[in-house]
Amino acid sequence: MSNWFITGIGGMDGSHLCDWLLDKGENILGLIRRTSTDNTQRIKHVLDHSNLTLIEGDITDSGCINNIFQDNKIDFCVNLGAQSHVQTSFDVPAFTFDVNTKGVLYLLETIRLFSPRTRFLTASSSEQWGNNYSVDKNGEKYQDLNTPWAPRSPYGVSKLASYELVRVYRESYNLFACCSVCHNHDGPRRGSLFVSRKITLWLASYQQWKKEQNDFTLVFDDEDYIFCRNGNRFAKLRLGNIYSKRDFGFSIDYIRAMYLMLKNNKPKDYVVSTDVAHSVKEFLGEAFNYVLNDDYKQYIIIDKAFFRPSEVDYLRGKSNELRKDLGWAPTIDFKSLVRLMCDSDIEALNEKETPNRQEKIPEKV
Ligand code: G4F
Repeated sequence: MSNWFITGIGGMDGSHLCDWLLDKGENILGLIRRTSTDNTQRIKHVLDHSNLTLIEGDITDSGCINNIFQDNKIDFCVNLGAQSHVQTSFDVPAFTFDVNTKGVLYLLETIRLFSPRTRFLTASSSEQWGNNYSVDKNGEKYQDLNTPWAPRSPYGVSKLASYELVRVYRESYNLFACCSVCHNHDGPRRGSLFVSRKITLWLASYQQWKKEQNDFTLVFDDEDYIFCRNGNRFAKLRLGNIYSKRDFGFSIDYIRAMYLMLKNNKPKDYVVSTDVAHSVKEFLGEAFNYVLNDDYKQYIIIDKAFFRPSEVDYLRGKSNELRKDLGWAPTIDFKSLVRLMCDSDIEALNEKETPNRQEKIPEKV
């Protein structure tokens, strides 16, 4: 049994990694931030597991990280703690740097000083490429580790800085330290402010509202609301740029990649992606067609408030190295991912509980 330290254990990836490792009989120490609201929702089903210990703290506090490493034997450290919302990083750039860059630096310094045999992985981001891309022999755009970085947000810069810090520590101090450069990954546990989950949550609530109306005749002549003939109304879904393209993957596939990287015989960075790009518009189309069997256009409003000061237009990874070296492959395609998220949100609303159930994950994963 090995000892794992997971930062960001209460997040989507952290909670899936926690499930994954507990299933393997591993011992987990999870770092959880002190908040006034409960941030253990996604791991509530394993909170009393004897192999899981939660510790309150923060990666932006070097003393706290030092103490954790001095008090515990840690074989693997996975840093999933982050300010991960790109648009938010324009509003709180310094905070974003504190968490995403200085936090990684504190972890690396602590490992160097107190626990140099710990294997370390941090989640990097396809946002580091910004609008840069390479072109394959079929004329298709993609990004891999040979594509030059050109981040377009404080978030992207903060992630690139931590990526470079990991390289410097690996090369300078011979640490087992590596980065999984992850493209978008989603799933039923995705935060509600990311576009994918925002869409599936809206659809689930709308569908429930529609069921509750005693008059099914809908009127779409208002800009902000969908009206029912009985006078009740439902706010339309407000979105920003729906033309950007992303490589949408499934969170559990991505934590499996991280696990394989940490068990590799050498520390190496890898791109984690499905290698297929879809626009937000396609996500909308797929989700609305699946849930409502209707076109999304009359249900949404394009709202400037959700546009970013600078957008990343096209992200599609090339994960051939990961597939070749470690035998990794995604298990869920775009359509299945959209449906999985829609089903989970609809079912959760039907059951009137927070969607966070392990049984929502397809068995083949
Ligand atoms: O869902 P998003 O906020 O994810 P984004 O910016 O691609 O970042 C995610 O993926 C990165 C990896 O590529 C991670 F590093 C990062 O932590 C995060 O997980 O936005 C996706 C796209 C963007 O083009 C955005 O402008 O959707 C567009 N969008 C349109 N309307 C919206 C909205 N995004 C959000 N969050 N909310 C909207 O209403």
